[in-house]
Amino acid sequence: MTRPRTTVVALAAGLLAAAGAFVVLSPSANAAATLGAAAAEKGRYFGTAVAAYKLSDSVYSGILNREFNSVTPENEMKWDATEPSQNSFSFSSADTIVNRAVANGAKVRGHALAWHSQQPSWAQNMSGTTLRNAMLNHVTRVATYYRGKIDSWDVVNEAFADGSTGARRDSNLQRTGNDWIEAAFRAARAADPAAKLCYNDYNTDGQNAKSNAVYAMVQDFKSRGVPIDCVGFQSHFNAQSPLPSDYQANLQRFANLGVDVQITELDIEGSGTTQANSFASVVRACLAVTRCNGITVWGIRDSDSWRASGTPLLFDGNGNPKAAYNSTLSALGGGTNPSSSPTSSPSTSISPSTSPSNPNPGGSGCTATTSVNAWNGGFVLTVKITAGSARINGWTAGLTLPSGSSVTNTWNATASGTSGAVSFTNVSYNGGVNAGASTEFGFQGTGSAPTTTPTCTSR
Ligand code: G2I
Repeated sequence: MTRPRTTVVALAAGLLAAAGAFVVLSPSANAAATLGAAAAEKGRYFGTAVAAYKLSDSVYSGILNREFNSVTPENEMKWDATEPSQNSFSFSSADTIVNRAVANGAKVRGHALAWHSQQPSWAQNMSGTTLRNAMLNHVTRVATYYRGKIDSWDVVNEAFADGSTGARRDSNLQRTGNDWIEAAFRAARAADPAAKLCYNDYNTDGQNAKSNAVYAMVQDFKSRGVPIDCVGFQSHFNAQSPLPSDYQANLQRFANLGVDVQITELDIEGSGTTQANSFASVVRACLAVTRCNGITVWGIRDSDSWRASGTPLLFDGNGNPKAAYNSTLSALGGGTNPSSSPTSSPSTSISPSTSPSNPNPGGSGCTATTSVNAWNGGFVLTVKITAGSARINGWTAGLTLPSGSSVTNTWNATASGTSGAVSFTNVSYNGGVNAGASTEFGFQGTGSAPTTTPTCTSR
């Protein structure tokens, strides 16, 4: 992300100085309990595809805010969504995702500027120079609109044919001339010089005729100075298309051409240990390739997937982390997942500086611990509520925000206010917690994060 941050930093520093409480959060103490934080410790991002219409679902957005530090709009940036009639642009759905990501300090992968699929009907009916110019105008206008906000663009998506030919995929775009791909990359570079420009495809995850053809194209682009910075490997795996044994080697040979590599749409059909092991293998491959920037899964919960029946994602339909989540976090070098291991201490909890022997002075029957993800000017605090030796039927966590800080967004709880002393009470579905079990809520804030342990009062 290359967005200028001077104003935000200066503002936050001013607020903190005025409050007389500049808290420095140690990355090692806070980093590894979520996918995004663990990936960040490895110099990488962990992202997900996001659907704008699901952001009002608090379970969905709660997991999104907690776990992921990169997003890819699943459909909202495609040609049919952004230019429904020629030269009339529609960015509102994509903006919802992008603005939220920018506010949260998350990266955005733009997907996708030029693709044979999901073209608006007016473009589907075009050909030749008219289509070429319309495509280049689209690339220019969309990349210009989002200039400075996109980490990486899928400039061209899925332009090669499956099978053994190594040929380009036949499409209306391909029929405008073989140079349509490099023309799209040049237009994207001119529109947003800071974004990384990627070629993205599927069935290119191992060495095969299709990936060899992409490899040859990238090699040719690099030799001729066509602007390309990265190759995206979608990595949609199932029994018919399993994780190839040469996955890491294939990523590495592309990296050796002088481009970054990214895992862009990961999902692996299956369940249990087999699925968990495959996710861990993908993570290990990315970590072993220096130029692998990060991993994006293609959705959050199984029910969010484009192939939901294959249960290919890291969270189940209720938003609970699966074995695949734990293996992914572990392969990233992350710690215990707080929400799946209620009896262990989260590695990221902040010790109270004042009363270490009495972490929850306000209540009995429950305790609260926190983990924080902070950046200049903002933070996300995840609070874990753990019931004591008896079941509880409701809970309220209380904490005082530092002066100048305020709550902007809460999930899985209702906040009593936005600044100063704020209490957070359970919502309808998470008040009941069995003895020794836990539930989580979280909130996003501006300013600096609270550093004291919240009180917990049960009902
Ligand atoms: O097919 C999986 C992915 C393969 N690589 C490129 C990705 O862009 C692609 O994503 C999927 C989305 O996950 C689906 O959500 O792309 C599909 C379209 O090619 C998306 O499906 C579309 C449906 O076809 C439309 O009927 C629907 O209106 O989703 C739209 C929005 O829900």
